Amino acid sequence: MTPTEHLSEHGYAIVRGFLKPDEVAELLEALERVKKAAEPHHATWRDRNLLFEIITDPVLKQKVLLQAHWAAWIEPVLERHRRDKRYFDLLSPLLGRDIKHLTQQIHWKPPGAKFTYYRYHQDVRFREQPEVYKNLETSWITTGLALNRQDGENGALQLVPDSHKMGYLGLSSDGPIMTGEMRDAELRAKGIDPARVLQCELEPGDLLMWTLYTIHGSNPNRSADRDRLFMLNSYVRAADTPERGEWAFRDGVPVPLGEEPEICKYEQLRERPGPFYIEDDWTRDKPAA
Ligand SMILES: O=C(O)CCC(=O)C(=O)O
Ligand SMILES: [Fe+2]
Repeated sequence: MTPTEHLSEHGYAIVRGFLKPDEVAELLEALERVKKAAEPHHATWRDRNLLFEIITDPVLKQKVLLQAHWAAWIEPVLERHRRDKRYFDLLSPLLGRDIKHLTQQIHWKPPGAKFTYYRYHQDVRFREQPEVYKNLETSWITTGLALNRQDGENGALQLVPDSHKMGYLGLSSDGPIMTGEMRDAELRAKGIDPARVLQCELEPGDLLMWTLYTIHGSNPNRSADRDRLFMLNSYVRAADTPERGEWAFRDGVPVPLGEEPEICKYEQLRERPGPFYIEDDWTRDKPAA
């Protein structure tokens, strides 16, 4: 079974050794530069699609960088990576030859920090506009690239195989997905046995793929000193999302980022491009226990 067949059949696929060790090393260096670029900021900061999500962690009592969105705008290694031909080869059997890029995110899980988990959810929860996103069951694929080893201890991604055929279930819809906790009870309430959860253990360079309907989440990083370095890129069939996203491949040919950003996930890009700080973040919605 090819990875794309596995994705269609089971709602996820794992491609072992998607990147070679020297390519992983190059990306790790790029991640360090992104971290440095975020360093001067005291809180979450946006400049157009580029976003550094920075919170003051209630346990570590210091600021932590949890995510960077669209760091490809400041980091040429990431810009090249986002349109690597190997993504096209993986995605085109499902998405065709014209593919757009909707999310580009680095997720860190600083060891010891409180907010390093993601409650079980389906990403379709965040795609609420039928007028700009069509055929969401088949037009959207998220990829997650492991840049270090990920396992139970440092909060590897967990998912429910075959859950993509269950429709939208509304898991964790009572609040942000990074507060609260990953509750097995939540799965049981939807008729899902928590024993079905697959812990996606990944080695550096392995790539995971999932759909907008695949139930997934991840536990906090409970390791003493290992981060969990995960890079997410989501791609869509261009014909189904003509008004959103950056081109990744046009008739199979990789397309670099242009002069001006396109609206991707950040809908207010034109009205409020920034730069600005977001001081009042989701951690205040439900204060840390
Ligand atoms: O980084 C993770 O473990 C999961 C992230 C996720 O599911 C999301 O951002 O939608
Ligand atoms: Fe997700």
